Amino acid sequence: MTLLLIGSLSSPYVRKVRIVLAEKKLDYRFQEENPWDIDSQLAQINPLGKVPALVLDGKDVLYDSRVIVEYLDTLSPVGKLIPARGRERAHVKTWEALADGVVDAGVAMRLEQTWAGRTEAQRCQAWVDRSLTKVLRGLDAMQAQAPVGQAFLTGPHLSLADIAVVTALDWLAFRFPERDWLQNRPTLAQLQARLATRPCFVETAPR
Ligand SMILES: N[C@@H](CCC(=O)N[C@@H](CS)C(=O)NCC(=O)O)C(=O)O
Repeated sequence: MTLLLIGSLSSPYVRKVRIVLAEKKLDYRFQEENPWDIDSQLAQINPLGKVPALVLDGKDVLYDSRVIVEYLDTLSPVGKLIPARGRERAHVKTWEALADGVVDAGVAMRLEQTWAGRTEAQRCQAWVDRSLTKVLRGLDAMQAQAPVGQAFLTGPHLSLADIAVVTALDWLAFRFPERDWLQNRPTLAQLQARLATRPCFVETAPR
């Protein structure tokens, strides 16, 4: 089977998928696509016009990132990233939902502040503030739930929870470098530092 991943090099959702592909040692081709490009043909592949999208054997298309990583984890027994069933599985996927939700709120905040389709008068500070509150609450919840003294969030091995959380943290630092998101969040800072040197995290750093 051939895998073609369509995405941008700055998207945290795409990065999550790229890290999963690398951890699972799956071969794939990468097609760079900027969903904000006026000439983008992305909507012909994903009607939502979003990345990532994964094309299987040149025909079937999967989106969004949660669907894609769940599928990829079934393709190989190497480096299982999501527990097979039950509460453990729901726990890892809840971490992912929290991390993705933090990114969703961060993206909403950034678009409200910078999207070229809006005039300055159309920008809404209350929406920025509401989105920022979600990001901060999400980070507080992560810090509160992250186990102290354990190598990874859900046990002794890397899971999708760690990948989703660290891609979210790295993206916040990339897009909002003026803010110290990890001040007073030491367990998250340790997790981020632990994964910072892992090759697939280094190779996919947002740019
Ligand atoms: N829930 C989706 C979110 C994907 C998403 O919002 N991707 C952004 C790039 S970071 C995008 O393509 N935005 C273009 C748009 O919203 O039109 C996922 O996990 O794949």
